[in-house]
Amino acid sequence: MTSTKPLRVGMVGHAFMGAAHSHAWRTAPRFFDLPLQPQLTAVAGRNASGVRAAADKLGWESAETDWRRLIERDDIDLIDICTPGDTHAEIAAAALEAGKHVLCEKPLANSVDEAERMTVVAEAAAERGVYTMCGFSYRRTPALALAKRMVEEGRLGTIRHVRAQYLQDWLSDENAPMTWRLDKSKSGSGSLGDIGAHSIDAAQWITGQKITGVSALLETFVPERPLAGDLVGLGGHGDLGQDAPRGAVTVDDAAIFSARFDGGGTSAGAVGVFEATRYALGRKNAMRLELNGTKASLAFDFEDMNALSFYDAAESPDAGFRRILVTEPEHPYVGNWWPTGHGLGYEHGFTHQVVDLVNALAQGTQPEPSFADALQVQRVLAAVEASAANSSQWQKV
Ligand code: SOE
Repeated sequence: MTSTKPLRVGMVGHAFMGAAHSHAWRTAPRFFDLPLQPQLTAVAGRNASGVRAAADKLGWESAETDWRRLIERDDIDLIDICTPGDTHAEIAAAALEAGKHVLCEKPLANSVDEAERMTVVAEAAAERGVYTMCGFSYRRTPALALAKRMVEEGRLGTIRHVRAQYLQDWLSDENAPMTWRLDKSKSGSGSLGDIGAHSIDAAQWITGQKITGVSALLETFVPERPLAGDLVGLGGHGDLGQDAPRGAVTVDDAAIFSARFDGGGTSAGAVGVFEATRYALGRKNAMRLELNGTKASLAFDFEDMNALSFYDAAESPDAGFRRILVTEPEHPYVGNWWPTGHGLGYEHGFTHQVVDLVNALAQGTQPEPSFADALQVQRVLAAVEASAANSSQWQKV
């Protein structure tokens, strides 16, 4: 049902996530009948010329150089936080206090303490009809949404194993320059929170089970990196060579951990292995998940994001894994796009995130993932760091 009621958005930050979110706000109403019509009202950034250029390029009606102006403006209904994690708590609290809905990028915060406080404020705001969502966008990849549907339908039986890897390689060059993602005071953690958080959220959401404990190790392969001027995004401005001044990397380059799951209301909790790294040379954005159940297995790799591999033990043993091309109209989200086989991309997850958020706001229901869902992820991140700091000792979540 299409309506003309606007949803006026104010976005904080305009780098990689800002561009992805802008695309989603612009595109969602063009491919989905939405009960509220997103308007790209204002974007905030610290640099006046930079945010003005971003507003023009990304389609925002106005530009502000202080996010607090977005909070003050009465022509904004929702604040979209696309900044590093050290700013999430302050911006979200101010927005909710001002009665504005909040979409906050992942991970929710840089600590459990911050995430707990954000969740308390969010749950109080929900009582007033002001809602929040955390941007774990991979839930909206059609193949992963189909995986969840198959698990819920019992197609896999009891889940025994969860195998999650998130492999990138943009830091493999030891002279790749410093970026905010390598500064703990900005990012909270490295591979663990930046990409490992996606694996944790997806694994818990698809299995319907929560992680209850972990044993972990973290590694920083390159302890110092060349400093560059106005670093933005992934890896800054390319290789600055040996002689540039170097700064300390204060986060993990790779995170590896084992996990126990709670069984989701049953006594049969799955066991899991997780890996997140920025040094898997040749792997560009391989967000991978494999589930082994008692009846079937499924496997996903974001680098082949329109497909799901499925092995059904009920089929003849030599049937092997078959490839489900997740482009049929009955598959999640796909019917609103192209004919079968034409496929979707990374940006579609963000558009579907907007669709689900707008529908929940119009219905007055809690969008998912909630801040409480994101707090659970934050607790797992903290448990991984605590285990790694204590000789990989088992750490309850
Ligand atoms: C960088 O690792 C990154 O951009 C993450 O920050 C995003 O959340 C992920 O979607 C893609 O990779």
